[in-house]
Amino acid sequence: MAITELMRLWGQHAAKKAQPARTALDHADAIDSTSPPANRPGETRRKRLTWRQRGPEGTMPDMQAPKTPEYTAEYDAIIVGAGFSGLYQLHALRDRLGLSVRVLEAGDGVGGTWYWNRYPGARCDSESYYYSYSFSKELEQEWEWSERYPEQPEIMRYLNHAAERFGLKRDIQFGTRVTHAAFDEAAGRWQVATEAGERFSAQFLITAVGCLSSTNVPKIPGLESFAGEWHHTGRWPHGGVDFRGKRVGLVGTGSTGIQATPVIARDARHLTVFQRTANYSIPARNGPMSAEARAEIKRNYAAIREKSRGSTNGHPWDISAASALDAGPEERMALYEDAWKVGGLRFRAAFKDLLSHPEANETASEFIRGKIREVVHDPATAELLTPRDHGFATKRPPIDTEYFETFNRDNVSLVDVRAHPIEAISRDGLRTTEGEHKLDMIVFATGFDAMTGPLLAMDIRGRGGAALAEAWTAGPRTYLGLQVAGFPNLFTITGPGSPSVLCNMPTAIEQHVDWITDCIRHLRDHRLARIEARAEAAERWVAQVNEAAHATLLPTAASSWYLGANVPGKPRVFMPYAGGLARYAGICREVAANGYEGFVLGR
Ligand code: N01
Repeated sequence: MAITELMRLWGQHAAKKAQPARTALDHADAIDSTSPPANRPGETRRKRLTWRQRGPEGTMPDMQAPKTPEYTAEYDAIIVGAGFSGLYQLHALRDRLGLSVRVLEAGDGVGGTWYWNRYPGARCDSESYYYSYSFSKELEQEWEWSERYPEQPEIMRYLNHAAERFGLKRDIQFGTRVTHAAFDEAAGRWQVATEAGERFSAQFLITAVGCLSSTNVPKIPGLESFAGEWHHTGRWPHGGVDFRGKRVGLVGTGSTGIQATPVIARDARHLTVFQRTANYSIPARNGPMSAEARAEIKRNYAAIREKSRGSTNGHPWDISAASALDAGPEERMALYEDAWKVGGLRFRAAFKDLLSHPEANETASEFIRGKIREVVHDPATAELLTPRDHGFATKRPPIDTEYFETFNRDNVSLVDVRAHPIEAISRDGLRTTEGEHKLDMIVFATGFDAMTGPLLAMDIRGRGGAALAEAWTAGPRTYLGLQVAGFPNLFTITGPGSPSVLCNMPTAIEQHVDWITDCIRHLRDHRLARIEARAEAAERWVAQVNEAAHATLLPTAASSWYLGANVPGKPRVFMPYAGGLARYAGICREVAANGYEGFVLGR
């Protein structure tokens, strides 16, 4: 009832306003530190060890001689990352299990992806009321979302509020980038080193690094010679960027480029969008969250959460039980029109087979192509914006506020870099095989080295010093997306092989954190010290991930980042588990209930 009621409210709103590898020692050698860093406020180090000093005694910090840090801080668990997942994992391990925990976070604040992605127009594609934590009823009731989709600053306020409310910040060390982590077999502990040369040791290492945090800046010759500013959307300057009076070039038309385009176009003298792959996009139909909607949500939160957890994608709505092919053309069009009016990612749920049957998918794809033709005045531009090489939602579908409309502006132009690839960047702009575009600024909305990038960047080494990068040469291999064979006591929240990016992230994150927390509780209760995925179990899981992907149309989009296709040289492997969150969570529960089947547990 709550959901139906909300759809009605959104529908009303939309109708009113159709708006738009170095080793740790190598690394430590470069560190400028002669004394152990002071304890940070609230720090709970359990033990200090003195490390051997390799440099001459009495060397001043600015006259560095090689030396290693002088102590290791020991914890039960180290969590890397203080976004949605790291914050909740800290709360769960520290406040439920009583473990000593340290979170190491590269940014200077909490927020993870939202800390870095401050580009113009950054807004969540999931609706605010369920893009949020469910673990605290009090938090649910006290927080007031202001819009249907939360903007980046509002999500940052929310996460900061959660971090303060649960006293999390005292156990987070900001400005700390992990550069190396190795499993010490004799001690049964992870040794973790940071960019600043600090060392940590912990029984459990939990990565909460997000799936989309390693930015993908294309290696275009000449970028260093560009006289203007350039920015990647995933590392946006905290002070903002002034587009006024500038000729801006934006490369990339994924969810980010599609959100940023209309906002940049409003301020820039001219915006040139460089498009390699045309994309489908559904209107977001954002709007203020009314007091009525807020009250309705709060009254029904338990049901909303249950629905999200029991769904395919972690969203609190049903996928239609009807086939797009069973409906007659008029009925189908009417249903698509209704879904278009409501807007957002749930358009995908209009029929049950949009992602499993090519002909069903084509009906949705063609409907959206028709909308692009309706909105964009210039037929040649409309055609260029029309996706023809993949079906709707086979890549992650963006949602937008006046994206296609923006191409009707006089100060916006579109360049086809599929037909005329980018060759080089010069002092004055960007050159394609067709000619030069003079620019004052370049914005790279070129995405991420998704899922594996942030994990591989940490130089993780398992048993026998084996590198994760080696283990994953042919693509990621995990058991349940939670563990990697050969890497005991390492847990990867929303790792490759889990539903993660195919879901509303907080729902997927909470399922993972709860499972990991229960697993560690089990180990403690049974006086066990180690857990490691069996290689055979991981092999079987990789096969299941593949099978689940191929039961859908998802692998058919050749340019999808789900397949690693956006990063040159990355293995083409479908990374997330496409079998659905509810099914996946059931498998995880069963594995645990069967004594952690597929894992080796030891003392
Ligand atoms: O990145 P993308 P994104 N030359 O990889 C193009 C989440 N997200 O940051 O498709 C020219 O989707 C590339 O072209 P192609 C969401 O899960 C969430 O937009 O590879 N172009 C593509 O057009 C999303 O899916 C939200 O041919 C190049 C674009 O750059 C994910 O993040 C908001 C190029 C990259 O698109 C990633 O989205 C935003 C090159 N060398 C994002 N290299 C919210 O929920 C790449 N491209 C708020």
